[in-house]
Amino acid sequence: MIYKKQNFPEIKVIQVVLILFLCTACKNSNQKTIEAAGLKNVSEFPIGTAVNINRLINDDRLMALQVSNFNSITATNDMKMQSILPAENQFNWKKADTILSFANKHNQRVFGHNLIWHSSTPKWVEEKGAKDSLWLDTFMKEYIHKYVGRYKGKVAGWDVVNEAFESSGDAYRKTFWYNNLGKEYIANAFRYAHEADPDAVLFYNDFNIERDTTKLHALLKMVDEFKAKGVPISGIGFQMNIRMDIPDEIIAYSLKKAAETGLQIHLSEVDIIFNTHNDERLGGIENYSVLTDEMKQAQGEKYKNLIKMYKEIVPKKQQFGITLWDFTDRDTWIIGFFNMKDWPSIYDDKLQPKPAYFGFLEGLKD
Ligand code: 9MR
Repeated sequence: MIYKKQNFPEIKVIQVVLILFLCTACKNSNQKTIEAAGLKNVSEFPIGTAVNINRLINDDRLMALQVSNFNSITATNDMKMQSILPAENQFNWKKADTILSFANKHNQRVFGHNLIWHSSTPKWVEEKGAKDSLWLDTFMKEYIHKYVGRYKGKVAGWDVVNEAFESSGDAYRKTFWYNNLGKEYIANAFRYAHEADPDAVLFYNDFNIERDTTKLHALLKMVDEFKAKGVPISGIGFQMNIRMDIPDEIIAYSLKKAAETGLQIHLSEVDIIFNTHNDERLGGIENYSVLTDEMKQAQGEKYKNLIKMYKEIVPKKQQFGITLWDFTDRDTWIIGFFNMKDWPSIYDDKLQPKPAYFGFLEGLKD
């Protein structure tokens, strides 16, 4: 039967709807295909994420995303001193062992976070160490020897000392460790870790060093001193918990200066927030309470630029990898820690990929 199209306007509408539907389906399936490729598969260096291991293995959807995107894994809390040695002589290896067997099963590199950090030093160590600094130095040595030795050849690298400088400026942080052992505790921690596993890549890890050049230069001075004295440091970890308004130029400058040391460079705890804070727990300042499409796109660009800067500025042989600190807006530490809304991750709170995900992917491919 032949009919004149203009007599059936509803057919036109159906056609338009069909085309629109096909386009959307096609776009979604393109995105799905790209996503299915997984970040790790388009990267020349390891792509990692920090996780809570119990949450990960008890959540099939989260685990599927983790396994398809990442080939490096870090514990958000499970490998800190407070978890490993909560009470004297009571080593608790269970979660660290679970992380290792998970990583082994899924071909992932394990990164150790962290050996010495004032914020995760158990109370009992502080009480005993404050009374006896000789005991404290011996304790640190034995703890590092035992821990790093146990995972020798299995944990690829360690954040040996975390956040030993003040949040801003060039001063060493006056922590329990500093107050009782002096700044030499930092160099000693590296020496002990190296004795226990000479092949592990040993990092000094800190925040704000991508934006606070005074802090960055203090750290670089410490690296120079270490090199002069033969202290076995092999990497610098930029936590890289950044904000949308941190200028890319400053980040680029900092990466360049750090790369000039010749050490491995790890972006170790990446996320990108919109709001701000004072670096303290519960110190969030919430300027944005709603996430718009425009903000999502801008965040995608920021992720893309960050990955590109890392690739372009850090020489290939120094690219230890990029690690996200949690990878969904559902699980991110930011909201609870700073007590504010935000959307720092590459997946949203329903575990769907955001423009941030595709920006990250593009940055890796470019
Ligand atoms: O994500 C971690 C959060 O769950 C903990 O409450 C907090 C305190 O132990 O540590 C968070 O991880 C931190 C990391 O160990 C060091 N850099 C900053 C991270 C976010 O605070």
